[in-house]
Amino acid sequence: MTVFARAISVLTALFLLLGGLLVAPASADDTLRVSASVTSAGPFVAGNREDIPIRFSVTNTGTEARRLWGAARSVEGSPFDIRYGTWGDMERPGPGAVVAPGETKTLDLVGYTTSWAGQPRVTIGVMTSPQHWELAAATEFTFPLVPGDVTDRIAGVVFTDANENRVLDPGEELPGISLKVEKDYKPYRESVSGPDGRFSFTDVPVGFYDLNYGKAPAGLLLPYNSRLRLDGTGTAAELKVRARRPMSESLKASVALDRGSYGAGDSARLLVTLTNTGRYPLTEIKAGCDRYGAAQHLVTTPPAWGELAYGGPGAAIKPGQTRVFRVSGTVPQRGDDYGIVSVACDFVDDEAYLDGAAQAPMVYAKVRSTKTGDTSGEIFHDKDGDYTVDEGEAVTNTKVGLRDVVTGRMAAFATSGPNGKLDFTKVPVGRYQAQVFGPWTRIDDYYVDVWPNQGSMPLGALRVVPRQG
Ligand SMILES: [Ca+2]
Ligand SMILES: [Ca+2]
Repeated sequence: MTVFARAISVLTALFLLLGGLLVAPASADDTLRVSASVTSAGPFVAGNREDIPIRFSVTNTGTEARRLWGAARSVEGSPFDIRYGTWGDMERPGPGAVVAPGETKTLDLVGYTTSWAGQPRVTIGVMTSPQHWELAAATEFTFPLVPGDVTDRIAGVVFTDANENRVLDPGEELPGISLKVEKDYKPYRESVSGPDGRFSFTDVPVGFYDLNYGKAPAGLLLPYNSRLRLDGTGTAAELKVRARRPMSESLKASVALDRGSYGAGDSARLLVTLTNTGRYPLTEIKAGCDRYGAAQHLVTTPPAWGELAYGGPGAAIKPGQTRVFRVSGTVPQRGDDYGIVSVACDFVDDEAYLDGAAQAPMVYAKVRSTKTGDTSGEIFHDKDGDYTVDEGEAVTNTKVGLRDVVTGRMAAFATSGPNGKLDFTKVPVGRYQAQVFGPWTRIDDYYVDVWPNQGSMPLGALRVVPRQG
């Protein structure tokens, strides 16, 4: 045990003792009793990334129901607050929580400190009005924080995991990788891995840091970043930073829906096909779908994904093996407003390497609907590249069609007016790509969603250039 660790153990014991002594209620309203205790021993690290779990109880020993709001305030030491939302109904402003005569209400609150300013002492309690600052009943608690002048070390080795076994083998050390430490999203210190792949930052005060990595050579992928919690015990002193090939180089993924069209709210089956085209076994493969939260996306539950469930242990695929997974889902209830159901999924073993995930090409199916919507835009030759229709840039009297991304059929046409304006009305709901007729080629590739009741995306600026040849 290091000297710091021993000092912290002593502090922990001391503060648990103090914590026990300080819970006696100091009530102004003798029909309300409160208690509070920190439910984890700590020691904690100052900074708002650290959750301080607090069990808080209020008992109404009176004969009338009371409406109550909660509050906590620093008495001394490091500034402390309760995370917004964890008070529930007792949050201010809010309705307040009604506590019946004889009732005890218990809440698991989550607190945090913002910075080190000495060992904290906190008063916590209830108010009988959300405007009143006075606590009708209160108690005090404390918890051990690692003193802010304790220092620690950020150190480790960068390696290229050539044999894809997730561990550093001799000869895999990777020199020349830039390492940047940030504190509170501001640059703190930087270094470069040495000939043996090693790096070290010494005398770093305890707290929360982000370790960011520069580019790795030859298309190798480094983790997105590493979030570090330094508490004086060397938690970040033996980091193994793994550079690896992107998963997309050894895993081919595709998804397919079982039908070409559905009704809103229908069940749908998804067939997921994964092939390991690499030399090494793949393990811990999980699906990540709908990362941008599209309303049209097939609705699935984690259990439906089985071995591939997000957050689960993941699936294994041997070199040369193809595995097929059947996933059941539901077309969104409002699918007839969208006209399509979509599936966008990626597959990766570790979210820190998401940039290299194997993407399944997005698939669509129609959702039957009789609804229509409108969209509009303008077609122009953006000669100065400023995305704005300037004098002489509008493309007039030109026909533009909307091609359904699912069926490939043209669903609507418009002809541009004198300002290049395009108006599409009563278009069946769905997802479309614009197709320009005449001597023009479009230069941006995007789609437009037509929804009913003015809910559509505007087609917007359709930039074209004169067709070559
Ligand atoms: Ca290795
Ligand atoms: Ca322009």
